[in-house]
Amino acid sequence: MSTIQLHRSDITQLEVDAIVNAANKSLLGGGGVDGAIHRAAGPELLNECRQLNGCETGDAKITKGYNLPAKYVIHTVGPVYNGGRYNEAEKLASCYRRSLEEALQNSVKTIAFPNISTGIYGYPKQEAAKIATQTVKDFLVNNQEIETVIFCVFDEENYSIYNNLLT
Ligand code: AR6
Repeated sequence: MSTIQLHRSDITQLEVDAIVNAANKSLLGGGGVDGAIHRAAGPELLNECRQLNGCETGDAKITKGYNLPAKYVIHTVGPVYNGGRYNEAEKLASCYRRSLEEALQNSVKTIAFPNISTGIYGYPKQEAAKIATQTVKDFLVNNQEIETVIFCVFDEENYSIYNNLLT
């Protein structure tokens, strides 16, 4: 059985096989968790990202983790929230699924997700958390090679939302 855990921490500190980055389409860095990951991984991460030719919203691409404790970074691009009528929910679910597919293809057993799109991209936290937890649970039913999925939350509000959804 795969397990789902909730951690409140800085995702760049986690000793897991892969951490997921809430990136933008350029994959060339930014603020929020993206900025923190690039700072902690070092400039080689940006060098590898330059080779990837960006990434579409809802898709995911994998790189090495360089100076991070994590072996890999899976970069995904969440939707900018624009009221909910622009397939934001489907695009956000796709971020979680595509990240888990990349994880599987690279024999990742432990993976940590930040709360994709709920910062600068403005996705309502409760709605985003429902999508995140349901999509991960559905994926794990048929993909138990992934042993542990961590939801890594950064703020008290998301901690309480995920705690309610996961227990
Ligand atoms: N560890 C874990 N979570 C974090 C960390 C951290 N070190 N830092 C922030 N968070 P955001 P988005 C949380 O804004 O909404 C970038 O500029 C944060 O509290 O990082 O998907 C990209 O380049 C929030 O809950 O990502 C894009 O342009 C969550 O991570 C844009 O921001 C996501 O917030 C993406 O926006």
